[in-house]
Amino acid sequence: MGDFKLTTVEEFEAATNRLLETGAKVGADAWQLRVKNQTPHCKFGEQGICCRICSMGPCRITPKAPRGICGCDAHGIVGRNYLKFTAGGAATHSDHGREICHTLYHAAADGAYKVKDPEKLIRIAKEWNIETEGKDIYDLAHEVAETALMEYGKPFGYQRWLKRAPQHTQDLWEKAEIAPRAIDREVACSLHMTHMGCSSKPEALVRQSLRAGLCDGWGGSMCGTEFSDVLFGTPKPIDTEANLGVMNAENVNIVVHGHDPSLSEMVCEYADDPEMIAYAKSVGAKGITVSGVCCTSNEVAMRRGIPMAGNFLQQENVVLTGACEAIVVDVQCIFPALGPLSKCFHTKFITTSPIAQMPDSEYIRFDVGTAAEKAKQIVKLAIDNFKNRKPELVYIPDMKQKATVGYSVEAIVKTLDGVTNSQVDEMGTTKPLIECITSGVIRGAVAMVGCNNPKIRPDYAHIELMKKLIANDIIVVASGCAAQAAAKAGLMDKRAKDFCGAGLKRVCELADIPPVLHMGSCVDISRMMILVATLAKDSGLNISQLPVVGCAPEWMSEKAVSIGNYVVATGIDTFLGVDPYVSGSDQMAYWLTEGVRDWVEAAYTVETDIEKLVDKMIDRIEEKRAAIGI
Ligand code: XCC
Ligand code: SF4
Repeated sequence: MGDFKLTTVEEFEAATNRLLETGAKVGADAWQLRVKNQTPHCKFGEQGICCRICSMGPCRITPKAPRGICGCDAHGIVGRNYLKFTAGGAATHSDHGREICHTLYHAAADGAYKVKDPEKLIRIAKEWNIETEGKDIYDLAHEVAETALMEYGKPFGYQRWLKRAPQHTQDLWEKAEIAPRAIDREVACSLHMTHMGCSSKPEALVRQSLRAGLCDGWGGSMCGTEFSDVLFGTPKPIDTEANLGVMNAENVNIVVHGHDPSLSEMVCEYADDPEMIAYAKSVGAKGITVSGVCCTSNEVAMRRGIPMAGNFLQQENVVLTGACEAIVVDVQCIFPALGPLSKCFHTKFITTSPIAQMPDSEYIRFDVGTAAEKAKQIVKLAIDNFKNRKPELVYIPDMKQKATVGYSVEAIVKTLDGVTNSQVDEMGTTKPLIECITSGVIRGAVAMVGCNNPKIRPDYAHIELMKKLIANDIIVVASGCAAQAAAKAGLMDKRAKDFCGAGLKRVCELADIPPVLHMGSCVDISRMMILVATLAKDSGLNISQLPVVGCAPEWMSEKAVSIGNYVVATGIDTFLGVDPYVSGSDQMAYWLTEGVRDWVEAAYTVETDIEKLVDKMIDRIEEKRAAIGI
């Protein structure tokens, strides 16, 4: 216990540098090199003042040319770009959610996909007024899945999940006209608004950005999370490990990467098959190690304890180890670079989705009907590839940390019951957590989410912010690549309680939790929405009054902007470490950092100085405490 220490970013970087030497030997490209070729970035793009949505352009705003050919000014151009960015993210998360609904629709007692959490399915069916009595669980699954799929295109009404929000929040949404209608409608409407000659008024574009974000967080992403739980099980605390050292030089290494658990769950299933393990032994390996990258990794870590090889900017590193037999991807956040990079090694780069097809990959199309046989084919292909390894290129950095992951809302409620002696009903409540917060034992909570971005020293912001927050008795819930940064550093090891302030440390000891709780992948930020909604209801406060903020210090993707919009729209102040291409319009900056507060009681703060960012979050949490007199 005494010798527990966190892994530092310097140590991560030393390991990466060693791997880049291997890369140099085989003539591999790397993002570290490509960043050099791409910087300095285009100033117009950076400020969001370049428009190419019609063929009269592209138009760029300068002091000499303050308007595009159609007459659109910088504010309209920045605003449209921002809304398009959001729509891209909302579409992506929601389409992932839709895929999960389809998987659920095809679940069968004798099929590859089963219902692993029938209680949750029944709970959702009741919530949606679907008759459950006397129904076969698979009939119910089909009915619920079909109802969910209708949420994407229904002609009337708002998203069903909105009812989970406190009434006050629902009222705000209604009043601001941002309650999301059908998911596809919000995405299409956003693209309509940003078409040439439609909206160029920042206020209107920001309003739709919030609405499109909400159709993601309280629509498509929530479908993704909830029905993944129904299919693959609701996460419970489970031990795993993180960082490249989880790969095993003596084993066949399969790395799963992407977002949709439908693929990775099956790969994990077959990698565990005694027949496959025996086959791996027959080719000279000791066994099979499946590890993950990005959110697919979060999904299988939370449900199966599959180790996490790394996050977004570490994806090339897994190939650079020379010990990766196959990197199997589904959708999103996959570097096209993996194709050419794999060619420098023996690694098979296997794409599986019609949505994410890439050159220099082997395309094994994966679908619900053939999932089992395709997963088996992929595992076998990896095993067959073991013999092609070049031993002189194998180097796996000896670096990993233990992590306890799997904190779904259900798990958090259950776990924190142990902290106080308060009586809880059967379903459990968040009251023990509220008591910790009101008594000041915990000052508040930060939801730390998002990606890596070469504009920020990778993982540095995540780790430094989390360290300072927990030292100040602020509990952190994390998802996506931020969660993996925490796990790699050791912050999800229960022993990390020693880095907390006295109050949080005591809570960690009593509840037997790490100070940074892994809540899952990026679609699982919907879990965080359910958690704050429950906290608000249980405490009688509005969400915006809770001493809780969101933070994405290293974000990069369209999805992250969509997330930011729904987190803000839910009433949670959100702190960004990277500017979302809006610096070219003071009006857009005003709406995002101040104006929206009148509608949703929260707003963005953009702060690229990490030290200042953390202080601003702590100040905000303390302000919120003072405002409610705790
Ligand atoms: Fe992708 Fe989800 Fe970002 Fe990581 S955190 S880089 S979006 S994998 Ni979602
Ligand atoms: Fe230029 Fe207007 Fe066309 Fe945009 S919409 S490219 S600003 S003319």
